[in-house]
Amino acid sequence: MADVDEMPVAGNGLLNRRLFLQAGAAGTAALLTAQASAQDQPIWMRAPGAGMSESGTPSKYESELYRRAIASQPGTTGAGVSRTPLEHLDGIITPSRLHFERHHSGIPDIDPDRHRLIIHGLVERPLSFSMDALARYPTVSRIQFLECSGNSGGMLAAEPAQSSCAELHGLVSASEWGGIPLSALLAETGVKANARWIVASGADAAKMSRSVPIDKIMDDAIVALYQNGEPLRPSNGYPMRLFLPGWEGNMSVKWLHTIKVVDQPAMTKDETAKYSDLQDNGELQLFTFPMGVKSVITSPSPGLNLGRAGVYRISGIAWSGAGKIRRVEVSADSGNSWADAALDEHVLPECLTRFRSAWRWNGGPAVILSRAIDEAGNVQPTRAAALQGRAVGTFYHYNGIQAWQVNSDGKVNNVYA
Ligand SMILES: Nc1nc2c(c(=O)[nH]1)N[C@H]1C(S)=C(S)[C@@H](COP(=O)(O)O)O[C@H]1N2
Ligand SMILES: [Mo]
Repeated sequence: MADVDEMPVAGNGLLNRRLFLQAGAAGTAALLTAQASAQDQPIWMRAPGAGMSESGTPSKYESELYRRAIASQPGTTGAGVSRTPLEHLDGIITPSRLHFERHHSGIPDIDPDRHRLIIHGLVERPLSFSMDALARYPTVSRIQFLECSGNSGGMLAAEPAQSSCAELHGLVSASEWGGIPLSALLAETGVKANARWIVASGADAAKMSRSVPIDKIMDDAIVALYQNGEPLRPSNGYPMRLFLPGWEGNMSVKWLHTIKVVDQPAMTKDETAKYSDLQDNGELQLFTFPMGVKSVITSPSPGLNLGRAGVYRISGIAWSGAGKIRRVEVSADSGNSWADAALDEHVLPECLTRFRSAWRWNGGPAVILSRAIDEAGNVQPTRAAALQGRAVGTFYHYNGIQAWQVNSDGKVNNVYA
């Protein structure tokens, strides 16, 4: 008789999410038949292993752990993106070496001894901070996602692109960011009464500049110096970056160089010509700051094909710029019925949250989806709803539900459902 947890909770074989907490759920492990003899021991058990090294690398058997779809604008090498291989990772932290990259003019080679953070404008005392000066301030640690507002833009194509999860959604990563609350530095400079915004600029050739409301700055902005316990990597802003939890990645200015306190937004090219959303009524929507509630099933997904019919683990990530993830629902029948996924224990605000479901695949074609709901009550929209009101060709801030088609041969591909 089937255990209660093996009973379907939604259509087409979706099982109780507690299934994987129990022993023997999948029943696919091989039975131990004969006693292992010394001769059966593999080579790595019979001779000493390799020595130490100054820096670790993944196992040579893990050949998928590299950034995907690296692309730069024609004629450039550094004005482009690389994407996190989401479907080959688990948990909620992105290893620094696999954090996605987005540079508008390459990675500057910054000597930290010569780099300064300058705070000026509507302040009482304009100040220039060296790395040494910054070492004297209290720091905070935040485990949070960073997502490019262009992430998942490929989902706007008229026909579903036959791409991997990384290629479609790999412009999101999460790290432990360590740094100084920007409010502490502004307390040092003093802020004039008419201060409403700041304009942050980077020390790269693109001089990326964004205006940020002062309320956000005082609330939770940090000058990040550390990523996953080590100094930021050059690709992610060494020696310092602005980090704005939950807000579009573009505003987390890397290689942070100047902060000008102002009374109105600067209307820089990076917030007007780019990173703005043209509506189908001709209006240009500026300053879409928090990233929308979103989720994607990372496994199964294109390239991670299923074998024979049976119980599988569905796993994915969910996140929202509006706070914590409250629920993730999964469907195995094209969205006709849904059941709550289990959330891993770390459910943090503005962070990736890992979800899991158990699914008995009957070997037939199926469409699997996930739908996230955040603590503010925002529900991840369908693709149709996410497209509504957009002008043709605009691709920022897409957070529609992702559907994966599982075919009877076990192959998985992107579909619009
Ligand atoms: N100075 C500077 N800051 C920048 C950028 C840049 O090109 N120059 N790219 C922005 C964009 S568009 C994004 S999505 C994030 C990407 O951060 P990452 O490369 O650490 O993932 O940095 C932002 N900050
Ligand atoms: Mo971005």
